[in-house]
Amino acid sequence: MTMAASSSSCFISLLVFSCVLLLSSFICASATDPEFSVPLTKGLSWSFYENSCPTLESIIRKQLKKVFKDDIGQAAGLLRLHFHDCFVQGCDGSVLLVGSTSGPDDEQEAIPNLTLRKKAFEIINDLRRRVHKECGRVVSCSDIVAIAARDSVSLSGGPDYAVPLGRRDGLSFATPEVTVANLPAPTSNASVILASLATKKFDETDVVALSGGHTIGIGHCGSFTNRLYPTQDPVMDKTFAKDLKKICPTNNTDAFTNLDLRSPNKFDNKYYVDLMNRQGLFTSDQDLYTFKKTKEIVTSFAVNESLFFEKFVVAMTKMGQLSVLTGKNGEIRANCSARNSENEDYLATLVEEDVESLSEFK
Ligand code: HEM
Ligand SMILES: *[C@@H]1O[C@H](CO)[C@@H](O)[C@H](O)[C@H]1NC(C)=O
Ligand SMILES: *[C@@H]1O[C@H](CO)[C@@H](O)[C@H](O)[C@H]1NC(C)=O
Ligand SMILES: *[C@@H]1O[C@H](CO)[C@@H](O)[C@H](O)[C@H]1NC(C)=O
Ligand SMILES: *[C@@H]1O[C@H](CO)[C@@H](O)[C@H](O)[C@H]1NC(C)=O
Ligand SMILES: CC(=O)N[C@H]1CO[C@H](CO)[C@@H](O)[C@@H]1O
Repeated sequence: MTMAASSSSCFISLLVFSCVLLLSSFICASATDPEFSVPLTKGLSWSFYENSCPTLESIIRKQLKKVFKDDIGQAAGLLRLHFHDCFVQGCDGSVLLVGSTSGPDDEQEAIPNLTLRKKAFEIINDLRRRVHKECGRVVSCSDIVAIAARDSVSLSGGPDYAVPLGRRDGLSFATPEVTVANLPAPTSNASVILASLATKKFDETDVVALSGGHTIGIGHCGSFTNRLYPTQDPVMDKTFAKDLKKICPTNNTDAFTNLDLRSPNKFDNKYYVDLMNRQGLFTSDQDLYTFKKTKEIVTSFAVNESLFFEKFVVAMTKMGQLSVLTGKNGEIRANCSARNSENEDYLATLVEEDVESLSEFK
């Protein structure tokens, strides 16, 4: 990103509060600091639903406050859902689609998705119902996922930030092969993770910041027993390893534990403090502190939470724009789990809408 580019395009410094206040205006052509700003993909906008659904974000936040009051763990589920959606075939809601045939044929049935929380899908469909009831079928499921991820971060104590909107929902399924190829494995070392995310234009700072998503939520034994059996990862803190072995006595135990030892439900910078104490859960986490190129970044986030929040927002904003569908591409799903073409209820409502619009002309 160059200075010249920033003067000709609409870059927004997410961290400059004044710009957030200007969201409803069109005066976002000048970014104060290009280093902290992310270019906006054509077709997305900071005020996309301003007229068509002005209450969108307040409906979602109000409902999620209630959901998290009962179970804060759902925040982690929703954050991870957005990550999976965006990494596989772009933020197009394809992660939400339920296969129409039996057998593994979609993103949900690929191995990394087996640990996505079922409740997260229900929450998204419930939010979609509330939003469409208020505004009509104008808001995409992929936008709802992006807003829900942001609210999960901020309602867990993390940064609050504006989300560019206007994504459309995809028409095609992602196969399990595509899903596996796009989601890095927790058993990978830092060079593999960096190379994998570099294909999506994430640099080292982005990778370390995005991994900070693991400041909330859980991991199942299968995601980290590679570090316990047959030989214990020498990098892992001895007491931490002993505790993990109690939780996962064999390499195929189906239990789980918190990703962030120090503050498992709070979105803060303690994940990086864990890494500095050799208490990161996955190889992909801990190796960020072993690997020379990322060690310094981990340390800088561990000592400065505002810096982590800043970089996290930048990286999330990039992630939220990966291969999005906009304009006339894709569709606005009437049911987040199914494409409109295979949704009988949707076809029924189309008829109702036609009747309503006809009656307006009587
Ligand atoms: C960098 C590569 C990444 C790898 C290898 C990775 C891997 C994983 C794995 C294996 C789990 C646990 C699954 C289980 O055993 O239950 C997990 C959980 C989680 N991941 Fe990641 N992840 C990565 C990046 C991200 C990103 C970018 C985010 C979001 C910004 C994220 C957010 C989460 C959250 C919130 C959970 C907890 C989910 C829950 O509690 O339901 N991860 N991740
Ligand atoms: C990381 O993992 C890859 C693949 O297993 C391996 O080829 C590479 O040598 C490893 N890098 C380091 C620094 O350990
Ligand atoms: C892990 O468990 C499987 C059985 O589920 C076994 O075949 C395998 O040898 C074990 N691997 C290690 C590294 O202990
Ligand atoms: C922490 O990071 C913020 C945001 O980049 C920066 O403004 C601040 O000066 C840093 N604080 C310290 C003590 O370095
Ligand atoms: C939404 O689609 C899914 C998958 O086809 C289906 O199982 C579900 O019943 C649909 N929900 C509604 C409310 O139509
Ligand atoms: C959370 C979720 O929907 N998981 C799905 C993953 O795939 C399995 C196997 O097909 C489904 O049964 C789960 O519903």
